[in-house]
Amino acid sequence: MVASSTACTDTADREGQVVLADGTTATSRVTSVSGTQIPTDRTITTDGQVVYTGGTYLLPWTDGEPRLYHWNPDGGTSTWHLTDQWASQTSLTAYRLTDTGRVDPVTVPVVDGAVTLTAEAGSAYVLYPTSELPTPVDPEWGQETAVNNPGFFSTDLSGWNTHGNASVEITDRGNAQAVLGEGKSSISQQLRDPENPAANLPAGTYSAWAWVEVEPGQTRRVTVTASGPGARGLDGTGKPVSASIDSSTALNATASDEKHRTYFQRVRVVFRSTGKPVHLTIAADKGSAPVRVDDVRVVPFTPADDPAPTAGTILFEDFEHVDTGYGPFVTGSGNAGGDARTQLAERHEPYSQSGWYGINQSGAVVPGGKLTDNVLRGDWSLMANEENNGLILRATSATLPLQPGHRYRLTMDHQTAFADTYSVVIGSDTVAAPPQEQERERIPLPQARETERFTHEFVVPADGTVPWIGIVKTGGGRQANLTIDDLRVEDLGRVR
Ligand SMILES: [Ca+2]
Ligand SMILES: [Ca+2]
Repeated sequence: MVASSTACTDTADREGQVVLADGTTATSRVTSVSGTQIPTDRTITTDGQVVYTGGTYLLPWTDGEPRLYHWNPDGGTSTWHLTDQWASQTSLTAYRLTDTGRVDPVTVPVVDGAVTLTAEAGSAYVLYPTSELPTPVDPEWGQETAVNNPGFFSTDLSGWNTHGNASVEITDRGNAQAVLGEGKSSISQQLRDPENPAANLPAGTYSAWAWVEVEPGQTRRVTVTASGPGARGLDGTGKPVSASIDSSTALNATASDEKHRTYFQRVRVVFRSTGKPVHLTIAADKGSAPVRVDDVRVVPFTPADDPAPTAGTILFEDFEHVDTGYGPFVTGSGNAGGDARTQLAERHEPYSQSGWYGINQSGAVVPGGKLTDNVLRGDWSLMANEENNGLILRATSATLPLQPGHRYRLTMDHQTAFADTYSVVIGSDTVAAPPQEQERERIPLPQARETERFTHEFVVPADGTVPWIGIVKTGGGRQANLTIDDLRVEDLGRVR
């Protein structure tokens, strides 16, 4: 514990003691703590009464409704003398706190200004004056969004229509998520106006997705569909708009993601709403592989504006209106251990473009030293900034579905500061637990300090693996940067 003089009044701190402005005093014999340790060897008193000792506490709280929080790490019974503010109460009501609110109210008499509390290990409690119990507030999960209960934090499927075998589980990270069990199963709901939950999703163009994981090592078709009288494809046709996966093989390598090191990835549909009812459905076909679903989102969306459409184009991304993440890419497995240095880069001339100040190989910032543009066309591009070595980006079977036996052409514009630093990778995954990721081809990007177009054709093998494209970093150095834009994948048809 560090004694801080900034928090104290004219009462002088003594060694191992800190006095706060309101007279609260903390004492401890501990002289230092690590960044990951919760130090409990301390005693805190307020109004002369102990409110914390050895990790057990009954803390008065004055921010909002007056209340006390109780925690007893080992569980059991403890007696507390109340502070002046609380000692005149005749009784308090203690609730056990859970992920879904206060439960199990118990009336606790105040005897001679003290209460005796009994706690379960691992449970926190809140106490209110029995005369002033607050009314429970409906959390309105998904409030001001198009989806009711989008992250299943109600811990049930309220807000959703269910078919077959659907339930909610709590993960060991404390997250609630939906599970589609054995046999044809689905969850669906009618989307709503974020500003008026009683109204339909307003007319407009939207991106809708769920994070989905098919049990690793198993296959089962999972489909996200926007349907109903108000759902149209971007081309204006009235057929339901859907996207499917059969397995989950791409590691979630985003260190800041709650789903880090799972195989959850986004499955997305884009559609136009006419303003009539639109239903969003996440459905698992027949099968026994557990399918997990979480974090359903619907956001207004502007599709990429393709300046040179071709008949075979199955993906075009200009990075101008990415809904979330890196467009068709997700963080590659090479970045699973730390923070990525890839970003959607926004134009901000002259600072974002080549010729501005840049860092040289000696680490000095020099005028005119910036080697490449952060943005190639429009206002946004995808830029890898001195990335980690290894697979930094890859597509998934949801973001770029590729058919076995077909030939594809990948084109993209790029600027690459140095040769032998980044390569395009054509790869595939084997469905296994854990999934096995293989490179099939690695095509190095040349040095390109002006925008160049990269083109590569490849054939997807019909061997049951899950194909993908990606970017691997293979060399280092200051300003070892790559920017890409106008990524296009064309299906050239079945190979004979
Ligand atoms: Ca959740
Ligand atoms: Ca762009």
